[in-house]
Amino acid sequence: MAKINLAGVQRNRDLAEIFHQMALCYKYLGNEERFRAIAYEAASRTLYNLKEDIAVYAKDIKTLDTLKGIGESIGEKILEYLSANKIETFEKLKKKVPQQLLELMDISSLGPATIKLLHEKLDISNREELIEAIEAGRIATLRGFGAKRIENMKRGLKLFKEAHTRLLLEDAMIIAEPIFKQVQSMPGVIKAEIAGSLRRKKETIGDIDIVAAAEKRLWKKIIKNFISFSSTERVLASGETKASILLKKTNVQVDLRLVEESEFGAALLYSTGSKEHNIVLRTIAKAKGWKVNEYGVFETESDKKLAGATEEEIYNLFDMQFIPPELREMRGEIEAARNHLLPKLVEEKDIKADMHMHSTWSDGAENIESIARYILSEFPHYEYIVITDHSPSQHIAGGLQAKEFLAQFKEIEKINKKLGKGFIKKGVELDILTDGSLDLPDELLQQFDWVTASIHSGFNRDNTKRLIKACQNPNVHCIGHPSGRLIGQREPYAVNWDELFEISISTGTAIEINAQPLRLDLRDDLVKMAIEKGVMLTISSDAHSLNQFSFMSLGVAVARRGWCTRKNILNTFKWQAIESFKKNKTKVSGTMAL
Ligand code: DGT
Ligand code: CA
Ligand code: CA
Ligand code: ZN
Repeated sequence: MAKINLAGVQRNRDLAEIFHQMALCYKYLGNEERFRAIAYEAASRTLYNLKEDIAVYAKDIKTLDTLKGIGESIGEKILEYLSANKIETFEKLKKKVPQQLLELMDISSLGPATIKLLHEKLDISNREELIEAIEAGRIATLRGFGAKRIENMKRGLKLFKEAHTRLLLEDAMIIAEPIFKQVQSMPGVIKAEIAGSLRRKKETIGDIDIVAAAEKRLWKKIIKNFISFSSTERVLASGETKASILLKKTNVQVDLRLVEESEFGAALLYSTGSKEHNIVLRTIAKAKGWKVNEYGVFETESDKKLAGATEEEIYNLFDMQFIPPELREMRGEIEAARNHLLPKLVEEKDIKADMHMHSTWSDGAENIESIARYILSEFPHYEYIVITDHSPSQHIAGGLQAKEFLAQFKEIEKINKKLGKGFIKKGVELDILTDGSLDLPDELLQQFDWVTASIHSGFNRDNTKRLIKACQNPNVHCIGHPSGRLIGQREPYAVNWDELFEISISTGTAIEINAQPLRLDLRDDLVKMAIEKGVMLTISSDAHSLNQFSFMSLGVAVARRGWCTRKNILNTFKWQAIESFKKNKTKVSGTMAL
């Protein structure tokens, strides 16, 4: 898989955060600065998604200029930051805009005008004061603030809290990796694993847990070493066998637990959780006259140790199959493991294609040929990719007109010829309009190799009917990011999943697991429900830039948490099988001919 330069990613993200703050300042300053706000937000996004260290581009303004959303003025700010570690314009902005109000700007339901009004009329300057004012009923006394608007504010606040107390899986992985490597390489550490929700690949992560087996005589030194890592902001706790630190910048907590090599499996099992899974294991043990703790499994009466060095050994003792961490959520895994009925979970290496991505034709950062060459070199096991640019209704995202799609077909054919194989498939991410109709005519749709239809508007209502109507179109092969949620930013819209899954099966329409870190949509529990009914899924990155193709691994994690085998995932099959799947479309049948 593609390797990422972590120091570079961190630098890019620091700068992205500054540009985001600058955008918020300009947004606050009002209409005249509106375009600056948009420009800085776009630059922030580009930096956030940049694969290479920004320093690589920063040799001169011209190279920077080739980056999407970065012109001369912002380019200069980047150079300034890289040489001086600060940006003068930002320093000045900070003086003009009340900084404490900025955190309010990040709440999805609040615009600058509302914030100013709340500040002026009710002296509200931060989230706590806003929450207090809502609860005391003071907001409701203002003109224009009805029950519905206040409800929206509450929802925005709830999402904000979620987004700021828990990390997205992707961010947690990036933050954890360097710390984990540091732990692994400390003298005396025999082996180490990441545990907790991060090992279970939950969509959001509260803190990072690491378990290490180490030589006992060096434990003291290891703990001392750990709490004085250069990335440590603050030490929360430090004892003989464990320690907790807060990391600089991100304020993320990292818990380290030390054990002896013979206890490693038991400690790892305990720290991996979930808590509910652990509790059930303990209950089962009790019934057998055993006890389970961080040190091993013991006979309660004699204290004789029965297992503990590896997780395999422990599950084996319980006469269970090894339960992959992603399944340890009390969704039936204990029962299945006892009956030796656990599914063989899909793996990254099973994935043969990415079926949702955007090129420069719409809102992607790379042209089709660069995408194809990148995939061929970084994902050599992929057999095909589907370019799915936006359809006409997506103005902001540069949606293509019918004519432009025909031109894109020509380009794809040309590049395929050059590469000597039919690697690139012609696709589209079609807009499902408010009434469930589609925004391209059927004659055109028939010419695509793969059509994914998604909802990009009307998030505040039940969208079951719209989705069903899209499935019923014989030219639609897949539903994209089916719930429309953005983790910590936008709630999923209402869908009757039972009904949608039934229709998806009867019309032969696949459902996507969108692997964008903010989406992870379809959600894991719904994935399980879908495949139990027999729905065919796809996993796609929805990449808008080259570094986003690696999001596939997040999508695979969601599929694993949803109990998927490779047979549940359409893009683990060869293109020929996709063609048969398409032929099945609209034939009313419950089973797919694959
Ligand atoms: P998070 O950090 O909120 O995303 O979720 P986890 O699952 O990583 O939870 P965390 O960090 O509080 O604890 C790590 C693991 O330690 C957890 O998954 C199971 C275990 N654990 C923590 N507290 C308890 C407890 O009170 N009882 C049991 N049985 N296990 C616990
Ligand atoms: Ca944790
Ligand atoms: Ca923890
Ligand atoms: Zn989309």
